[in-house]
This record gives sequence, structure tokens and C-alpha cells, in this order.
Amino acid sequence: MNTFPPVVLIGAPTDIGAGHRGASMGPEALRVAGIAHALKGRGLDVIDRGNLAGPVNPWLPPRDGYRHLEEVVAWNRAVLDAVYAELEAGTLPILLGGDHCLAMGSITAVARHCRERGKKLRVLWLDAHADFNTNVITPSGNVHGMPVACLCGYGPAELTHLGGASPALQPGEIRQIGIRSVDPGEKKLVHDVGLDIYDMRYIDEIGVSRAMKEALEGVDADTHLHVSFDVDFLDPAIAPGVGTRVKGGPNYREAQLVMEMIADTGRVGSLDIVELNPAFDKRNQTAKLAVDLVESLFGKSTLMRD
Ligand SMILES: [Mn+2]
Repeated sequence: MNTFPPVVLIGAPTDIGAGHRGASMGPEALRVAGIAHALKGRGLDVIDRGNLAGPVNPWLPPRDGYRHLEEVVAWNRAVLDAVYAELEAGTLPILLGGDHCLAMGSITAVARHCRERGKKLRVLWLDAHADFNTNVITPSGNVHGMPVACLCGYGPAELTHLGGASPALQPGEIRQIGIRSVDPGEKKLVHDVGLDIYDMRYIDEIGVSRAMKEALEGVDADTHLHVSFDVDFLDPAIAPGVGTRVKGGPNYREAQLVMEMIADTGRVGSLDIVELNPAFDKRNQTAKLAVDLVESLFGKSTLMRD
């Protein structure tokens, strides 16, 4: 028996914030890999709302340190409205990205929902990168490297004030897991802001189990847990289908344990699956792996453990 509300799939087929083209094909690759069928297999009601629409990617160089800011804003407004409407309706939204800039829209929606309902928010950011760049310190101008900074109030007003109030997210509400690539300027900023980061060195030293226990500490019956799953979190040996591969990520068993421990809380209320890039994948293996891990996130486990 599951206790989840109906799960709603929302596709956002864009690579507007990325440094490589192709994440726009992510939603369809996840559907082809059977995400709806897998979730139904968990006993969940699944509704696929199809894809959101937004501007095409003009593929231009940065302006004032941002690439495609206007288009990024348009996509994130669409995501914000769609995710917020689902939360209001009592469903569990799963954003099928799309690149990671879209988490600004989804998490702004989740944060507003939590504020209005008086719920605590915990964001788990599974990623190889801290995504805490600004237009001043970014090496590339790609906005998929900036969503956490914007959510915490560092960025252009169009993005930091997507949902009106800024910051949408307090640094104390987010835990980053799997981090192993942080740009030099970004390192200082995440340190100054006091972001709680479980990087790969820490995970190597204490193990996934203890790291996840710490990252989930304080999650209780009043907590809305949002998981922002950047597929580049995974080791590229098992997940080649991403634009920004960084070696030294969690292997298959470690990633499963991460998902299973999140599932054990019973508090998952929303999810992003982002940065899947079929142009870099091999026979859709990374999409299939993402689906496999999402099954674990919704409670699939090897044995009964209660
Ligand atoms: Mn990311």
C-alpha cells in the first residue's frame, strides 16, 4: 500500500539554460523508458499532462553574464504555474526536464505552497555541481549553473523574484548531495552563504548511509520534501546521458541507497528529474536508470524491512 497522492508528470522540453543542446529531449526519453508504467507498478495513480510550451533556444552568447535570460524566465514562469497548480490540487508533481535552470520555477512553486500551508520545506539537491553561480563569477553564462543562487536571492531580479517574495528559499532549507565540481568563485560564495553540502569526499569518508541520515535530519510529519535530481549526480560510468559528466559520482548501489533512504521518510512531495541528455546517451540507458532510481524513491525495495 502506498500513501502517495496521484503523481503528475509535467514535461518541460528545453535546454535553454544548458551548455550543450539535447536536454530538451529529456521528457520524451523518460517516457520511452517507461516512467509512467514504472510508477503505476508501484501502485500509484499517474497522470501525464504532456509538455509545457516555451520559447525556442536561440543559442546565443551571454549578455551581462547570462545566456537567454528572457527565455529562461519564460520557461520558469510556465513551470512555476504548472507545479503550483498541481500542489494546490493536492497532487505530486514530477517535473521532467529539461535542464536544471527549471528548478527555479518548480522550487519557487513548492516554497510558496509550503509558506501558504505552514509546512516546513526541505530540498535535497542531488547533483555533481553546486549550481550556485552568479553572472559575475560564472565562467559560461549558462543559467543551469545558477538556480540555487537565484533561489537563495543571488541573481537577476527577474529570477530571484519569480514568485514575488525573495529569497524563495533559505540556505538552511537545502542539502546538496554528491557535489564534486565547484567553480572557484562559487566555492567562496557557497562558503559565505553557509550552504550544507555533502560532497563526494565527505560521502567517501563517512559513507552514503550516515551522510543521508544527516541530510534528512529534522524531516518530520510537517515537512514537504522536494527532490531535485540532476542526472549528472550519478557516476558517468553508469549514466553517460548528460551534458556535464563529472567522474567520481555515486555508483549504482550508492544511488539506490540514497533513493531508498529518502523514500523511507515517506515525505516526498515533489520531484525534478533534470539534465538527462539523450544526445549523449547510449540506447536510452541513462533514462532507464533514472526510472529505476525513481521507483526506489517511491518505495521499491528488495525486501520488507519494517
Ligand atoms: Mn544541476
